[in-house]
Amino acid sequence: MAFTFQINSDVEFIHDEKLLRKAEENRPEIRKEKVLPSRIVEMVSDPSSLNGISVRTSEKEISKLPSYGWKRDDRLILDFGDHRVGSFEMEVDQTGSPMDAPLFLRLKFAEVPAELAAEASDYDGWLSRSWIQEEFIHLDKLPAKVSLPRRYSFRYVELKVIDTSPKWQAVFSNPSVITETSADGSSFTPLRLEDEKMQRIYDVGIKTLADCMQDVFEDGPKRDRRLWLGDLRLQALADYASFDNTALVKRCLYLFAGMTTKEGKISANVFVNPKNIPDDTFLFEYSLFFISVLYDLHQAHPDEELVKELYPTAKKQMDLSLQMFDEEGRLIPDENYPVFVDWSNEFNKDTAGQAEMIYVLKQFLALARIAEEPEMEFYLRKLELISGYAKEKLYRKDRKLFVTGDEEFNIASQVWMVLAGVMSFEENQEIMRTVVREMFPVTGIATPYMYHHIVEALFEAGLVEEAVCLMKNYWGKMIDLGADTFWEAFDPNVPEYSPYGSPIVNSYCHAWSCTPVYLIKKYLVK
Ligand code: RAM
Repeated sequence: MAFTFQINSDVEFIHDEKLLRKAEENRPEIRKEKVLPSRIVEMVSDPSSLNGISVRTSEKEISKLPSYGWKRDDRLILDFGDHRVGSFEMEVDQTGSPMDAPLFLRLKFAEVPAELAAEASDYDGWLSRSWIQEEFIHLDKLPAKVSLPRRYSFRYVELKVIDTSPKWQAVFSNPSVITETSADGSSFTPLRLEDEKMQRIYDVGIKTLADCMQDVFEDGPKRDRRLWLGDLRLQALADYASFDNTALVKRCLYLFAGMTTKEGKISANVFVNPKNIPDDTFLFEYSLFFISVLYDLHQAHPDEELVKELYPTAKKQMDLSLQMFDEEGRLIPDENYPVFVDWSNEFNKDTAGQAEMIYVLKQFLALARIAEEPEMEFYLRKLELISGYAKEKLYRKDRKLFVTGDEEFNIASQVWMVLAGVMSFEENQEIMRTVVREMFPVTGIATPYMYHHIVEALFEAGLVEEAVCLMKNYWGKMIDLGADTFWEAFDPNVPEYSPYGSPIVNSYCHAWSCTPVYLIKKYLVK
């Protein structure tokens, strides 16, 4: 499985100051709260936890922390009780003889216990090692206050004394985190569900969403800490079902609309620090999903003015992508503008991409009507052509499945065609029944992003029981393995799988995995 970097540093971008000012006007307030650790823990091996590592309460008590002295190679793990995003501080002093050498300390921040067991020096993955949440500091004088300037995403903080001197020990006290989020917990009443497992899945989904809600909807507060359009689409849906922070969605839409390429293409993600910068990465459907986010926002909170204002950007994405279809209505994939669908590159994505276009084109038509699009007929014909190609050339009646590439039948094609509503409800149901029969248990998929779409397609096809079962087997399994927030990558068949070869760069609180919040509210609450 892989996701490849794109380097398109020669692409020129525009900065539309008017739209970017609106992004600024919708900048959220960051709420802060001081949180103290609940206990001191130690690592234990536990086959039922992720990577076989868990923690248990230490004999050392958190209330007595200032009375303990720590010497060379001593380690202490603070447990902050739940996943936290924020800045860390503590006081450090010494005990014993005079301080005849500096204190050399390593601080390690971990979202899950598995990270505590991994050593940064062993990391050899393709993703930057600079993501590893680890600091080395020297303190020449004690007492001192340590206030680290970075924002971390963690539940556990490991303090490792690299050295004091044989004459004295380090003393730690008052560790705390000042948490940061733009989610306002008082803005809604969380759902109460009868099914305990589903309740837990829902609660962890809410926590995941809240911790990703920062100055923008970040994909992950540990990594990549930026706004990705594909993640935004799902976060916004979960947001309407919970915190309902519409301003934050608008801010994100304005950021994307305000920084397109010269030809009008939206990049897959943007940075907002130290200033607004679009990334030179482009994904076919991520650009198109600008339309979906605008459409979904209008469904949740009708706003014709906003639709009209952002319609030209939406239309540009549609026009650029339509150029990738031939006269028969078939998607001609372009490796410089790849269809994403999932991280895996082990399956053909052409039919899924075709379906994504149909899915978005339908939403686009709804926006076009509001914007009084003069070329309505043109887009209606395109929808007919592209859907027609899917039905006539890609659907295999005998198999009750869509084909892709070279006679390949994969789950992504079926799921996206069902979501696009290409066939009738009855046919969709038949397709998803075939999927359950022939393609379950799902293999080779490690993103909650793809699992979300599988579950949604099951719900859309009326297969509620199967959808709930998959949610329990997927998100529920993360919880069984100890998740406080849902992960960026998880293959239930290979729980220890990391796309980067080490858990220390995995993101264990990742936006695209928060969707049970939306799925449960939309499909299970009457
Ligand atoms: C990774 C991130 C992000 C996702 C992209 C495509 O970099 O996990 O969330 O949208 O892949």
